[in-house]
Amino acid sequence: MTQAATANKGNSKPRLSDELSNDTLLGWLRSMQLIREFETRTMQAYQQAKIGGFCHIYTGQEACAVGTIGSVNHDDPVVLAYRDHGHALARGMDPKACMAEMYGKAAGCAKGKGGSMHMFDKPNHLYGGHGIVGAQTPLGTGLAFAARYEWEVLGTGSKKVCLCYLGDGAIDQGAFFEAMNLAALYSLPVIYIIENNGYSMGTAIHRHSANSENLLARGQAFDMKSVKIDGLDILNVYDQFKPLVDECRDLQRPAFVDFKTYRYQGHSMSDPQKYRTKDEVDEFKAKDSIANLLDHLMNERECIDEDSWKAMRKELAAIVRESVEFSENAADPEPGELYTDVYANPQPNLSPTAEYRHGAKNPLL
Ligand SMILES: Cc1ncc(C[n+]2csc(CCOP(=O)(O)OP(=O)(O)O)c2C)c(N)n1
Ligand SMILES: [Mg+2]
Repeated sequence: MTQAATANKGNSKPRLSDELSNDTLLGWLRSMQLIREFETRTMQAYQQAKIGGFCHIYTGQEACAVGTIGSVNHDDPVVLAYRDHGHALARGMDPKACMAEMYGKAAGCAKGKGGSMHMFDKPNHLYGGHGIVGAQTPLGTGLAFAARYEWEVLGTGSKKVCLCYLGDGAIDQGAFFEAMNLAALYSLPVIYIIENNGYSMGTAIHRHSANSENLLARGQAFDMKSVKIDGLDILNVYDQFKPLVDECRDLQRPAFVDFKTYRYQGHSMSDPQKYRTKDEVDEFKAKDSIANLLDHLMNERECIDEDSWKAMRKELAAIVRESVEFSENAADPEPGELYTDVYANPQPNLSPTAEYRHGAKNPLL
């Protein structure tokens, strides 16, 4: 039997995801489980006060990062908000660089200067990790402008699509409307993905946003193709998202996605979660995206069994453990690093001593 035929066992209507190979889907399962394991260890390290600053956990939302990033090319740019560890790992960031960033170590992806909210990885075309709600949306428009300019005017690249993620709490930021307007006006290839987990910190979406049942109206107002996606089933994500990517790439047009998802943990590491019930969380856990995909691969495609799943989890746990050990033993940044990567243009007057201002120790001079 072919893989596609096996994939469709018990499902009479053919789906686009039937064409995905077993290897691809096992890779997605692996990637989602890596994120989950990584986040569990991140929480532990935070509770042990080894990680400081703000820290937002992605557990529950894995199918969004893995399914959407899995639907684009590696050189399509990605930009996002602060709940960013999952996307960084899905994009291929080394878990050691990701964990070391949270530990504030020099080996971190942003040299330990950004922390949890600022995962950057230029070789993997990941342009952050941004802490100001909505601030990444004009950047997404700009990345799409650059991509189209390179392809159409300079003739140096191929047609690209930028993925720009934002939370439901960012949808009413003024900058987002300006970003959407320019993207539509200039016909730029950017997909704004609203990771709609239903809450902006402790405020439910219907309490913070007008017409929240119909977010697609926001995209449609700018004449963008606007699609609602049930983000708990990664096969469904691919079925709906991949054609949208193909269309945006082909036509070099923007699009808007209301991506329904759910976070299992609190907003950040200090959140008493008084705004929701345990029953609500359990209801979503019962529809868990990793369990869903595992069930499909075990029972429909029959390409993984209990033993190999156990082995996969063990291997991933070891990779994450190694990233923690690496981060604990890694070196702190040199004090002089405080003055690098801050401004594009040197600001010598901000350096604390004459030696730094005028001497060889100032890396800016
Ligand atoms: C401009 C701005 N306003 C307020 C905040 C404080 N703040 C941090 S996270 C957050 C909630 C955003 O929620 P959402 O966009 O839904 O993302 P989620 O945490 O659900 O992933 C707020 C209001 C901020 N960082 N930036
Ligand atoms: Mg939210």
